[in-house]
Amino acid sequence: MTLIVATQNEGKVREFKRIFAPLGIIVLSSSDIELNVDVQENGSTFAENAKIKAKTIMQLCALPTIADDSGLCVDALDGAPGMFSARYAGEGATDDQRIDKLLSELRDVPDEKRTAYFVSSICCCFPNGDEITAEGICAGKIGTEKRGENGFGYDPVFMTEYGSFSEISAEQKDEISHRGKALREFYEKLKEYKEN
Ligand code: ITT
Repeated sequence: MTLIVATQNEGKVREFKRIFAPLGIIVLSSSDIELNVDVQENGSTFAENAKIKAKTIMQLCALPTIADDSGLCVDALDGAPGMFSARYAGEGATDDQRIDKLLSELRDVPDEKRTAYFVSSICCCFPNGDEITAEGICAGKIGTEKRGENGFGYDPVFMTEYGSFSEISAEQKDEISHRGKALREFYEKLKEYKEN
């Protein structure tokens, strides 16, 4: 099966490809098929935004299309940046600028209060109007400095019990990450959907 991934985030595309390839799902990103549409993410939940992205691109390409809306929720910041993780340091800011802002907001927060979690909300829209949704969460802590070279986004400061998301291997990240969990749940639902 081939799925279009409605995203402009190359880090997400790499993870979708990594997780889906062994399951026999071929992934093409919306950029691969030259559908670089700026989708208005004006929903009020991760799930609503995932659906807006998947549905918009599905209507343009008429192929099964999956989207991820995700974010980092920091307890000491009342869940921020949350749904606004991509825009936390303003439009066009770099990952480093977002991380610097986060570390600066948390500079006086002691280790035990630096708990956080990532959320990935997945929605797949089919041309016949059907939908499959899934969600994954990964709990951790925000470190006090960047560690490691792998991954994307907030990975260098998201600490798991094995090290930061940027220090652990791609396979280890997929095993425990919000996106890994959400995509495996999605795959189980997809199998059931295809059987019916
Ligand atoms: P698309 O909407 O085009 O998919 P985006 O980057 O704007 O790309 P989101 O609106 O879902 O995606 O924003 C999620 C942000 O949360 C993302 O830009 C990262 O900064 C962060 N994020 C999500 N998952 C992450 C992960 O696994 N590791 C590090 N940061 C992550």
